[in-house]
Amino acid sequence: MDGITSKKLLTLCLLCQPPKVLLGMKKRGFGAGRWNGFGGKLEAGETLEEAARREFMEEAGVTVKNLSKRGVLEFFFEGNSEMLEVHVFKAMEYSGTPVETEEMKPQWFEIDAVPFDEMWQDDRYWFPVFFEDREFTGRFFFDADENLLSHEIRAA
Ligand code: 8OG
Repeated sequence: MDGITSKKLLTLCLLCQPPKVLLGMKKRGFGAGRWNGFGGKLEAGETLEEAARREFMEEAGVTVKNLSKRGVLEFFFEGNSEMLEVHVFKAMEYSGTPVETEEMKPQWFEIDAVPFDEMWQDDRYWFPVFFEDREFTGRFFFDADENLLSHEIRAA
């Protein structure tokens, strides 16, 4: 954590329709080639929840409603002075039909069959806590090649 001089705020929202969850294959940019929830950077003047809803619409063409805040994840990368603070939301209600966009290709997965081998390495640690409906905070330390070195999770 030494040498951190800036923090980027991001959102991540998982749309849950038990027994399924909607994930998207990220097609470009940071995290490309991995399945993930939907989200991104906060724009000026937006609340976290507004940003989460906007990103969901931009990336999957879906309006999500009644978001609940579930957790905060902090990410540190070796050699990078900027940390990421990702606010994780859960949505159960939505309108519209998920569509492929320039950024994401959405697909429903069984919650029991989430493809952790094709996701960020931290997800296998906090997704189970998320699906137990417990609130959580997590800290994850990656090397410069995006390999997970260590982590800490606290769950309520
Ligand atoms: O705007 P951009 O597409 O770069 O936003 C990155 C998205 O990826 C944002 O929703 C936050 C999310 N994200 C990270 N790191 C990780 C991670 O390690 N695991 C998961 N599941 N999502 C992450 O930035």
